Amino acid sequence: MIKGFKEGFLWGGAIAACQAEGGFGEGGRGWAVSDIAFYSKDIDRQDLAKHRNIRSETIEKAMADTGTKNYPKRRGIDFYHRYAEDIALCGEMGFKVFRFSMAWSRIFPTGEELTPNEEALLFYDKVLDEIEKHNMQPLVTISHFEMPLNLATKYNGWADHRLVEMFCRFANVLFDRYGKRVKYWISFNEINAGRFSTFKSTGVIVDKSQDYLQDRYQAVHHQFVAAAQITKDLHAKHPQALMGCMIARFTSYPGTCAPEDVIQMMKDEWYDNYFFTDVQLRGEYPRYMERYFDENNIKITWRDGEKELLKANPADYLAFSYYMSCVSSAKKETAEHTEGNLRLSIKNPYLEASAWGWQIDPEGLRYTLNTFHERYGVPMFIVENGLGAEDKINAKGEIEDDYRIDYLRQHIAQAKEAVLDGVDLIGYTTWSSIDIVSSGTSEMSKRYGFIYVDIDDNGNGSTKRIKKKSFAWYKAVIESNGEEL
Ligand code: BGP
Repeated sequence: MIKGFKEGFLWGGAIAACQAEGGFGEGGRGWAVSDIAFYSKDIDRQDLAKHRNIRSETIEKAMADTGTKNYPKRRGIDFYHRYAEDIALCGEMGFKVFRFSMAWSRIFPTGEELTPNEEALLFYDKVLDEIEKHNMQPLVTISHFEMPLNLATKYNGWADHRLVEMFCRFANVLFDRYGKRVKYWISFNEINAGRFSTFKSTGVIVDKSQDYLQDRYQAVHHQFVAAAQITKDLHAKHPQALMGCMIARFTSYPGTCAPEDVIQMMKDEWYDNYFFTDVQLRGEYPRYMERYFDENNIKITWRDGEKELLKANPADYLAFSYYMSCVSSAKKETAEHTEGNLRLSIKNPYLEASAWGWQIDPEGLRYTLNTFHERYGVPMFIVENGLGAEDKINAKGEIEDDYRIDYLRQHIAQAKEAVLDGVDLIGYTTWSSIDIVSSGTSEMSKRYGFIYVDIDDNGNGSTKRIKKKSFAWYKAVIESNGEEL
């Protein structure tokens, strides 16, 4: 009889290099696509579309400014220098696992080098030392929204098949150096971001493409091929290691019980989610997607051996981020919309939303886990879940983030329900363990961590780390293996 989370369940938290490290230009790091993400107070939170599709002029303008002031992802939270302290705090919470990414642009500054930058590898040696010192397992994301900028400007990103080889070289350097120390890997963070936030995920630039939609899917295709190749390489080198595929799950409900809304929900689930997991777990393109490509005049170029490669090398486990749920409507043009992770969604009148408009839906997590389980039956790992909120320090110098505790408590409770339903869940890492720069808006004030970092949107502040109320709460959750919420 299953009573709750299994023994050895991997509790922890996550960060990403391009939002945490800083160290811009230090240690030989090259320009990354994340370095051009601009922060301005004037950005309309409801209209981020222009930041999801990037043109050359935006890149040129960003590169002309070599400071960090307007480009917060260049400075992060200075994890590059403060990793030991930050990791120790996670250790203090009792994390079993620490999810982070290794920056491609740090290890291969232009992406084209044949040998890696040793200084960067020494940095990740030390990061792993600290993780091990505090009895955590590392969970390494190989590509998390920070590919070398040169690969975007010179090759139009992943639209060019040569990126497959360059990426595989990078991944194999990681396997050779760290393969004995890292069991859990993720190939691409939220690989379905290519469909919504094309530039940060694939480096494809609007005006460099003759057909942007075509290039977007060709880029995703090349990422699938690269993921299959490195899964094969990892297994050959380190049979004990596991490669996860990862998507941002946009679980969707029909707007009404009208059959046309249900059909729209089915399509949204296919195009936004299942296409990406079907290819990586079943090893082939689903027929519904081939139909979509035919109807939209998209022609994917396949190279020799790719079909067999995909078929023979599915991912070992399914990782996903879950923040919110969405609504599908056949009349989506006229429906009222709200912001969401990587994309807009239609409003759900039954749900509350975060201050950024992301619709909070704990029960949707149980449903999500079960729908995935029914479809694939593979082990799953929730690698991102959390609440972005504007935390305030009170007169006593404390941060009482009860709203975050509430959000996480409800989601963990629903994850437990799914475990009782029979899903195979191996771990849960919150987004994020410590406050970092926002991926979508480059703000610091959209905070997710258990640890407050005293830096504001403009990069001012003491950089001091302060434990929030949720810190002690999460520690107790881990200690009780999710029983004490
Ligand atoms: C996911 C990303 C993360 C992260 C998170 C929260 O899409 O994988 O990098 O930042 O979303 O998003 P945001 O920071 O935009 O609130």
